[in-house]
Amino acid sequence: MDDLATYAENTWCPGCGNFGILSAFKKAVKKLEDKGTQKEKIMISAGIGCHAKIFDYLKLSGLYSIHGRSMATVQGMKLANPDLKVVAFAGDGDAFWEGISHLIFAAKRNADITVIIHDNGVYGLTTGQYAPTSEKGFKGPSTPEGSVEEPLNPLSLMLESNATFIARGYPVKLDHLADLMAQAIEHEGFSFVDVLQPCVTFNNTYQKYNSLVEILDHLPESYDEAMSIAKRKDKLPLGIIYKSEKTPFHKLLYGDFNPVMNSMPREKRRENIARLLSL
Ligand SMILES: Cc1ncc(C[n+]2csc(CCOP(=O)(O)OP(=O)(O)O)c2C)c(N)n1
Ligand code: SF4
Ligand SMILES: [Mg+2]
Repeated sequence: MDDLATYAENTWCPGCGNFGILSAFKKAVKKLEDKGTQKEKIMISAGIGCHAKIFDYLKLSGLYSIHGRSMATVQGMKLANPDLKVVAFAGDGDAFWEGISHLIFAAKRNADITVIIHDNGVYGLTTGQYAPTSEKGFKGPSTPEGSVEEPLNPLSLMLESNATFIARGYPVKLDHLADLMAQAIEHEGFSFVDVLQPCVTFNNTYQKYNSLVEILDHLPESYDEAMSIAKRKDKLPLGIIYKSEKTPFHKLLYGDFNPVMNSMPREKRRENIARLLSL
């Protein structure tokens, strides 16, 4: 039985890489549940785009965000209640254009959040405009002659921004991606998973990725090794590119204090929420 399924009708195009991301995430939640995490403690958010529909397809608590702001939304959740595991789903346009400052500063302060990028190299929902990770020469309605810009490299950007967990996955390698997602959520600190997501309608990259992806056989031993792996172009290495341990932002701010749980008893919190909802 799929206890994460919802009533929502799935409107992704048949063959979209988002299906693999959804399945991998469900597997990751199951892995975490098997290790003792209650799924009620996992909160999600999403930006705006095809990727964001994942919010409707997962029976988990959360808050739909606006374009580029899912990283900010989940930081608020975590700061209010550090007992939660929080996950932001974001598109490549969403995270690397409209929301790039939220992404960089969440990494810089080592906010204990997980960011999953549906990196399809295109603005999918708005029908195919070029996006920050589109290849040079990409043709779409906003670049009919081909984009003249170099694509942004999400992995090296995150290394420069002090992220403490950086990984890349591919939905075709479903179990590998599920494992990366579970490890990202378990990591204490800022976790980033860039998912190479083919968009069959506007940027069909299956053939290219199938020939270029390669699962890493070891965790890079240093920052410099991680950077050289992040910058490889001959292959697209998959796996954890970088991992380090640093105190997360909420603990630097207030140690083990939990603002929601420690500020008032549960009954009082419920009363306040009921009063707010009746306004
Ligand atoms: C502030 C703001 N600017 C622009 C839009 C219009 N808009 C909605 S979705 C979208 C593109 C989303 O692209 P991406 O984040 O890559 O997600 P995808 O659809 O590819 O999954 C844009 C530009 C918006 N909703 N809000
Ligand atoms: S437009 Fe692209 S990203 Fe959006 S649902 Fe279709 S295939 Fe997926
Ligand atoms: Mg996109």
